[in-house]
Amino acid sequence: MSDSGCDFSGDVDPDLPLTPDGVTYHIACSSERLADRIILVGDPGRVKMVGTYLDSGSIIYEASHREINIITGAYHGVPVTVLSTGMGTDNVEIVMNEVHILKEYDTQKRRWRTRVEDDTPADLLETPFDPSKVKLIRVGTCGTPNDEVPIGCLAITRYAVGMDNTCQYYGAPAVNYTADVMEVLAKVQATSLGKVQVYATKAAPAITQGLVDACTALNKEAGVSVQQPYYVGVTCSGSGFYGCQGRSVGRFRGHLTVPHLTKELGDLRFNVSEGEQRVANIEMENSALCYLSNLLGYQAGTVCVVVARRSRTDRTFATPEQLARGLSNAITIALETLIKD
Ligand code: R1P
Ligand code: URA
Repeated sequence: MSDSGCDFSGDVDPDLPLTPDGVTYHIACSSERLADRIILVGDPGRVKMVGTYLDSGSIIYEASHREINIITGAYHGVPVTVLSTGMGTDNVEIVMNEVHILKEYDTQKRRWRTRVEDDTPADLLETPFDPSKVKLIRVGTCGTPNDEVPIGCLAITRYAVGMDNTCQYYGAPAVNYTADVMEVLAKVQATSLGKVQVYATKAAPAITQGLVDACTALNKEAGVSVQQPYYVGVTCSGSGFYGCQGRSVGRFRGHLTVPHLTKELGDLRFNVSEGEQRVANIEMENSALCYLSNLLGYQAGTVCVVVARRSRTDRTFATPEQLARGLSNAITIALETLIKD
């Protein structure tokens, strides 16, 4: 028995570890329990919180293994899974691989399912799999280097920059090399981040627009004094919270490769199809989520509550009330976006 309590003994492929029931090695889940629409959160404790927004009595599955908590229920009658990744793009890589297995590997037939775009279906009786039906929205927290972005604001991702190295292990499909993405990448590489290898990609435009529309709708319903600010831009993901995001602590001071990271990112202006874009926020998971989702043809995006303002003009941290309010609104707009067709 593994420490997940599942049976990984016997005839198990070491490159695709599954129990005979099709439970994956890290996410304690089998295919039929994972919805096509998925909310991802970093903090495992946030899974229960998101669960309280699901339809009453709708939760059909709940499990926990390492930092990955999972529940599956419904929102306005539509099946939704909520899943924690833990912190960092390395954990997101694990979760994305196992979501891919659970969505597209047939445990009974021991082969990958045919996709709609495949020329030769492996099985004429099988309904081909449409990858664009898999939608993933991350609801997280973040900091900002941008003086236009207030504390408690919702940062919505349009473009993604990976300051981590997770997706350097994956060759990018054409979608990760568009002219717009190359503009973002070139400008970031021209900063001191050129000393570490960076990569770039884009959130699914329909998810970005869905989050904006849902936030606009939320604000129409709300009173003038409780408007939820949001900001759409570029999300930069670090492989750590401190030096990897330009925070120099104690005796690490003087040892950072990119000591002026927040100033450099805050000053950037990207000229892309949507007009001028700026860096909206810095967090630790979005780059791998968007990059690997693009590679698989899944649709992904991120909305994060700004808890740390690290701009030239203001250096503040969110109060518990600001965090709670921002998270509540982020969860609502993510769920509303997720259930749209
Ligand atoms: C760091 O404190 C963590 O918070 C942010 C970062 O991305 C990192 O995971 O997101 P979550 O609140 O989703 O964990
Ligand atoms: N999460 C991060 O990764 N960075 C911040 O500054 C705040 C939250």
